[in-house]
Amino acid sequence: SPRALSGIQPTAGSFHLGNYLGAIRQYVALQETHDAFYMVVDLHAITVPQDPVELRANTRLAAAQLLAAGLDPERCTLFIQSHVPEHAQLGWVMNCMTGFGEASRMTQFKDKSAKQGADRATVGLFTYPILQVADILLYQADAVPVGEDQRQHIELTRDLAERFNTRYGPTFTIPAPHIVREVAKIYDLQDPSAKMSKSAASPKGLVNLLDDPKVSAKKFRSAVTDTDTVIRYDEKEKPGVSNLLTIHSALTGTGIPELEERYEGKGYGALKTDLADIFVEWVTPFHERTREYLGDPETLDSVLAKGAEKARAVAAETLAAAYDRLGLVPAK
Ligand code: AQP
Repeated sequence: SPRALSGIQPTAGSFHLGNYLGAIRQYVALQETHDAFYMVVDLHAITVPQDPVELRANTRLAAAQLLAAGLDPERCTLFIQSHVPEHAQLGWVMNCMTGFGEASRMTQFKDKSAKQGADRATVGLFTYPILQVADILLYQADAVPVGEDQRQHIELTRDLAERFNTRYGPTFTIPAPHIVREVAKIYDLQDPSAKMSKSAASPKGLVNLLDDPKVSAKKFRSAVTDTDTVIRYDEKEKPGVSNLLTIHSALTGTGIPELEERYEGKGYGALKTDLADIFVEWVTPFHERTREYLGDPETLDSVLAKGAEKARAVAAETLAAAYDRLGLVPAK
């Protein structure tokens, strides 16, 4: 069956609703159709300063949340990126395949380094997309489930895979992004022109899955909409309302036209209150499951150890092929 690969950062502690709807839900779905590899990308996390104690705890917390969201270790391979050293190794090779100008065009680096202050941004943050290229190519992935913000990095991955294959002979599968249009970009509840993001200007627009559900419910009820009263999907004229409809539709499985009909003649308050309730109902069992996985660290660590072993077998084979093509002398 085709392969899927994706990674998620452990940095914020809790995942947010954008991570869940844009990416994690697709991870869960692709377990059924793909030979799927998912990892907590701790090596990406250290591109910005991390507190060691927090990083360690957040990495386990990330794995627990992925399991709570529906990843099944019987159906997919779940692991921690740093447990598979081939990522750093192929990452170096890919650094040597990438033009400096090409790397400089990555818009996410521009955004993130601007937020950090250009002087504080690390070389690691700059080459992050290239490590991501290695992450994907090691598993010969066909599909990469991600949100819209990652599209450019997948394009880079395709370019580098093609470049390597042309120079050294067929080695890597050319991956395609798996981006589900409807949920590819979930917006900030206070600023519907910005994507929901862990580094949002204000926490009021960011729905963290592990926050107290009462706090999240309040964020939905005070979401920014517009001065009109009609509930209609219109990304341009009504970005706030459209974002709420997208989230409602994704969590309930109800089509947007049907929601528009249901809320005809009703005010924004009704939509926001309903959505707050729907979210709380969805997130409460998620909290319970996360707590269960965290409360059993032996099982969690053993899932991650088995995952790393399975991942390593695949990654080592790809790395050996790439080293061989490059002309590196094999170690005896
Ligand atoms: N708002 C979003 N809508 C849809 N998908 C999203 N993703 C992130 N935000 C949204 C997707 O979540 C996956 C994991 O993201 P990551 O671990 O790479 O973190 P990120 O993209 O750095 O997340 P943030 O919160 O957006 O962080 P900052 O503020 O640092 O940029 C990815 O597939 C991503 O597309």
